[in-house]
Order: sequence, then structure tokens, then C-alpha cells
Amino acid sequence: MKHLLATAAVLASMALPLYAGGPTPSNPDAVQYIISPMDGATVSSPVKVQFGLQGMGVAPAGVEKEMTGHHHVIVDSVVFGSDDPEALSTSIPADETHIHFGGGQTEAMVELAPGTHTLQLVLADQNHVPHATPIMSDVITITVE
Ligand SMILES: [Cu+2]
Repeated sequence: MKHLLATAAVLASMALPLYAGGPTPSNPDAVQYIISPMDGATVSSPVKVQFGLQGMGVAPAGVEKEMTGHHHVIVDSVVFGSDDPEALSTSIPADETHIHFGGGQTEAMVELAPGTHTLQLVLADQNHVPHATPIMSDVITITVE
């Protein structure tokens, strides 16, 4: 029995992390969060979204600097990577629901149609690939009037 438990522990320690990201190291303790709007807020478009990040820095896309990344707003999606783990180790697409702030912006005006929307922030490296330990915010839900 002891042997079985030991084997189980070894296997568990070998399991892949829940989120496996790209090649660029991050601070696993970094926290990315949406300062504004608040979860549950009712707002008008364009929505001023303010990006929070603790434990890492912001640098523009294309700039190689340790422990930095740039913000992405993911609109109307499940938790980034939860439906497609490969999304965590490849470049984030650029379209109306995956908005890049490669200039190193820390806030932006985001156009949204009236209705209920979700927003999430995802940090990515100079090549738009999420970090080895992906850094992302919680998903918030807002209503646009
Ligand atoms: Cu990007």
C-alpha cells in the first residue's frame, strides 16, 4: 500500500500543470486584473477598460525584456485556454474578440455592442504568446447600454 501511494505521488507530480503556456518565463505569482469596469457594471460604449498588473511589468510587443508582457482583452469568451489548451502556447489571434495592446497600453477604450459581454485580460510575451505560467485576469461580466 505504501508503495502504491508513493507511485501515485510520483505520477501526480509528473502530471502536466493545469495551464501550460509558451516559452517565456513569468512570475507565477503575478496578478493581472481589470481595475475598471467592475464586474457586474452597467456601462456605455466605448467602454474605458483599465488594466491592472502586479508582480510583472508592461512592455510593448516586440520588446525583449524579462518579466514583462503586454495586455490583451478577450471579449465574450470562456476562460482563455479552457476550451483550447493550445491557445496558451501559441500567439493570441488578433480579431474583434482578441484585442492586442502591443503599444504597452494600460487602459483602452473598447467598442462593444449593447448587451451583456464578458471581458478578460491575458498577458502575453513580445511575440503575443502567453507566458510559461500564463498570467490572466478573472472573467468579468458587464452590461453595455
Ligand atoms: Cu499581442
